[in-house]
Amino acid sequence: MSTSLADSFNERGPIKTIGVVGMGYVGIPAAALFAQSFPMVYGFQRDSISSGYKISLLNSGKNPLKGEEPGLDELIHNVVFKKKFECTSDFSKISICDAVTIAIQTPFVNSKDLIPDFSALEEGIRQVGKYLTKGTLVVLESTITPGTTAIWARKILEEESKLVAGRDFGLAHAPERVMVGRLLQNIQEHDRIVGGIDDISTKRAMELYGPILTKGKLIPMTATAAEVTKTAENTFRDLQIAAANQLALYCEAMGINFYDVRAGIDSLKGEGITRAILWPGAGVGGHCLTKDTYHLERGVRITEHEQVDFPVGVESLFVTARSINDFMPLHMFHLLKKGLARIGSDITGKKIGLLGWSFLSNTDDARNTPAEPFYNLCKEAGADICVHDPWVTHWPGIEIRSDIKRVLSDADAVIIFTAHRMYYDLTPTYIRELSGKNKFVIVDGRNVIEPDSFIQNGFVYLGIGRGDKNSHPIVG
Ligand code: SAJ
Repeated sequence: MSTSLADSFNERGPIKTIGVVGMGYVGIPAAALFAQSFPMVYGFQRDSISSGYKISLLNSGKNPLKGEEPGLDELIHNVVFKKKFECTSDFSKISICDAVTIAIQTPFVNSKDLIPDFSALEEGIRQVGKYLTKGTLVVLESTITPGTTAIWARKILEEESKLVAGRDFGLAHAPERVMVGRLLQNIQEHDRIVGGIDDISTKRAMELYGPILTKGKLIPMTATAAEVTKTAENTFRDLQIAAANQLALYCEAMGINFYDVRAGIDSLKGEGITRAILWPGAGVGGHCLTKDTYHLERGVRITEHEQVDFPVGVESLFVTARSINDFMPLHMFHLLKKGLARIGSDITGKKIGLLGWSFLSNTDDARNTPAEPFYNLCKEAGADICVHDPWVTHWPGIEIRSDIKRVLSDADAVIIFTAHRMYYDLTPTYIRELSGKNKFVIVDGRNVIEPDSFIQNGFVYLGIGRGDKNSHPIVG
């Protein structure tokens, strides 16, 4: 009867069979890469109405993920053909796995209260616990609130398995850092944070992830430090964007060009000097930056060893950054109203062409898009708003058009929300012909167009950060 985790792992021997729970854009490439380096991998997928189809698709050697993922189709085909990977809804096979990774999303229950929905992740963890055997390593890969692995997940696994974490089984967090479009490359080349609830779990997690890294290095730490690393790396990006947004708002108010200032700041180089100034914009979307700050803030509360020493009455810098980024769609609305007022119009009844629905240029990913709050503001103000996006085809309750001519015809104003490649080719003549209007407003949320070419053609132009242009004289 092994009395220590090291003994449990030694009795189990080296990792040979791996289980990956959650056949999504994180689990599938991970399972395929594990299958390339280890004898056998089982991909566990609930046979649900929405995702059950992936089981047969994967077992026929096909990739269920949409979009271009270099190398993934071939890799899946190869490992399935070599019978080193099998997808199954039979979770009892967890019992023969030496290591099990869990990559199940934790979306918000709703965007208002910012509480993550852990229900799917909990179900996955319970299934693992139910079939967990001694000497297995369990690794959480989803982005989770700091403290989740060592407290919440540990409790569930011990309850379900009647085993003891840190003695009978190992437990770690190894956060995913993948971007759609470069899943395999990210897993292999990004450094991999591996954080165990104890040193033996961390060491075992390094044995699991080491073989699938090419350029990436292993970075060991504790499980909670790993959770903080993942949430904080996105919190810091959100903070950098908020700093650029606030400076852009200042530049608009001061009548100067943010992009001149940005170039100036960026020119400060030299030993030990960093000024990672990012770009202002119409807002921050996606499923990473919009939620990871709140995971971090919540994590402080549930893992607090002692009261945080922080200035009294001062809001968290990180939450303030979120508020600034979430303000940007309202700022775009203010710019639109300012522009319409300059042509003697009010927004009620005006036709607005909204260009760009996805949260990231040249993708169809529209999760938490900042265009939606702007759209709602325009609707509430009585505008007739039409949405164009060359990538996004559907959105609940909103018609997304792929024909930009339909969106611009008869329009009074056009708003650029996403820097899709095709918008850089927009010309004043093209827009004026389609709109048929003499007076026209254009608001640029992503620094896509060249202001003077539109201003010289009689447009009212406003752009984020363009304090030098936003009150230009109207030509003609
Ligand atoms: N954005 C700005 N200004 C910027 C950069 C981004 O307004 O200077 C906006 C974008 O328009 C978008 C949002 O922020 O609406 C998020 O953009 P993002 O480039 O951060 O893309 P994400 O949300 O997909 O972030 C992912 C994260 N990767 C992982 O979680 C593995 C993040 O950690 C990466 O830093 C980021 O990709 C990246 O650098 O590509």
